Amino acid sequence: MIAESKNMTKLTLVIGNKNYSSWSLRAWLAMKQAGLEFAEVRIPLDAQTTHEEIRRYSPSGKVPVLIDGDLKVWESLAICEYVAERFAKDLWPADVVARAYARSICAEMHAGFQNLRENMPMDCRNRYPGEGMTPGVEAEIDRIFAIWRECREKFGTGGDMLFGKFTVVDAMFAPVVMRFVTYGVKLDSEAKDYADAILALPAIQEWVAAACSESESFAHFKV
Ligand SMILES: N[C@@H](CCC(=O)N[C@@H](CS)C(=O)NCC(=O)O)C(=O)O
Repeated sequence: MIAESKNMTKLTLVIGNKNYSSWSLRAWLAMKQAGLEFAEVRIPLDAQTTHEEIRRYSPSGKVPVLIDGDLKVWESLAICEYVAERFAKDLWPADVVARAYARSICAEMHAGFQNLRENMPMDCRNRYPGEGMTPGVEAEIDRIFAIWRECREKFGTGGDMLFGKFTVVDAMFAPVVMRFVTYGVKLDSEAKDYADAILALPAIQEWVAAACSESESFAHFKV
């Protein structure tokens, strides 16, 4: 997947706690799936020094931020775009129509689903079955199922990801899969197949194992 493995500067991804930081997971997963080697700086998000620490790296004061030499790229979706453009073009579907669709979905995920974020914060290592469900969350979950179904039907041949092979879209939805597991959201068989495929990715298993070994524990952390 790596298009420019020569002349690569050392990449560093600054992230939050693996258990809680859903935006960090998106960028990290895209980079892992692109086969990139990169260093990680992990900044726990609940410490007194968190804000100051993040500001050392990130102009927005948020993680993730990717450092590539003198360049800083912040915002998870911008990081995915940069990684795709610079190192791994196949992080987007090759077909222009599929790619436009994929970008629309990524933008929708990046900008929306506020009810889900608020009520079902990512917490990879814990289980709260039945918690967090509200009418607003339910409507957003229905929208997610519709997106997944349409992607799999229209573009999913050739693999078990939303567009067949892994793309940025799967990176954007991976934290949603983690939330569905944590809160015991009932999935139909198609949605379950897709969720299982995400959970089976070695990179996801690596992330969850690291999340389980983190010592910080926040109550009701919403990221
Ligand atoms: N839109 C941003 C959201 C980034 C974000 O909210 N990051 C959280 C952690 S997941 C953060 O940095 N929180 C620390 C803070 O707000 O002080 C992105 O896509 O990267």
